[in-house]
Amino acid sequence: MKRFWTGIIVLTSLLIVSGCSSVKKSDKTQVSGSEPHQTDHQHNMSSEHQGHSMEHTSDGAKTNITTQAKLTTPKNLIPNQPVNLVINIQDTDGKSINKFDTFQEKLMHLIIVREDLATYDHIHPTYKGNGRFEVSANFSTPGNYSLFSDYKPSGQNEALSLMQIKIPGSIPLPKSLEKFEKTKVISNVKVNLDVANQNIQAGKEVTLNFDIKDTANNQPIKGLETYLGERGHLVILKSSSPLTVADYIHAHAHKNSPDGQIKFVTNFPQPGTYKLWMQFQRNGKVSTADFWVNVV
Ligand SMILES: [Cu+2]
Repeated sequence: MKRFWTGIIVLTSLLIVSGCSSVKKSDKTQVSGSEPHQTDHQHNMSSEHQGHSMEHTSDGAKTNITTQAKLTTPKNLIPNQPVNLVINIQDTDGKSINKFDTFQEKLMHLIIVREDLATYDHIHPTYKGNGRFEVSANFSTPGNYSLFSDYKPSGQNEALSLMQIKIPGSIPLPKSLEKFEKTKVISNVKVNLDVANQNIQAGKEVTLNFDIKDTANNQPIKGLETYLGERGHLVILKSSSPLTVADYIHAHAHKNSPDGQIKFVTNFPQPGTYKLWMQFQRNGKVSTADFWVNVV
């Protein structure tokens, strides 16, 4: 072992009833949480509306159990170098959860963003058994990072746990990050975000249509491939400090859309500034288009 596993960050359960993700900080121990998390848009709405209560346990035979994610990192965290992360999923008594269901083709989806939402990473930790997941991550700069792990204890609803990591060093000067552009050009394609209503209103269902054209001929692209079992993958975070699980929205793509279009129906629970990362696959390559939107 080259490194010693230290710096244990224990995340205990969020007070789900209150809907607040209280983050206590003392030395290396952070308390944050997991909560039942529905990712189909309807449930997403209801969970947001209900303030993350546990009321929506009546989803068929599924139940919600409260879980916690315990993150272990190497002692020395260096920017722009692979960092081995160990995530242990436990119940509130600290007992390992050892069975998980696959959803969207994986046992765990891990979304890592810097606190200012300037960076985004979507990776899939490997399950090692006995509640233990491992993955190598890269934190490009010093700063505070939030890690949203999305997993499904066997037979349960999806759960979302938030972990935090501080990469030491001088934090880059804050720039004005929000750019409300509706078009992004990424490697030969132009992604345009169409929002049905000019103003997105908090608490109302909204359709987000991503229109993808070839920059060479301005025609809708063909050959969009399934990515993680869907036409596209959309993660939305509300700009907040600190970020909490309530700031995270995972929307699902419509199954049938014309060539070159990926549509999502979602709901932004609160007014504010949000960042969207839409990922799609073509020719075996995953691209990420990001956008900022204002919700009133
Ligand atoms: Cu994933």
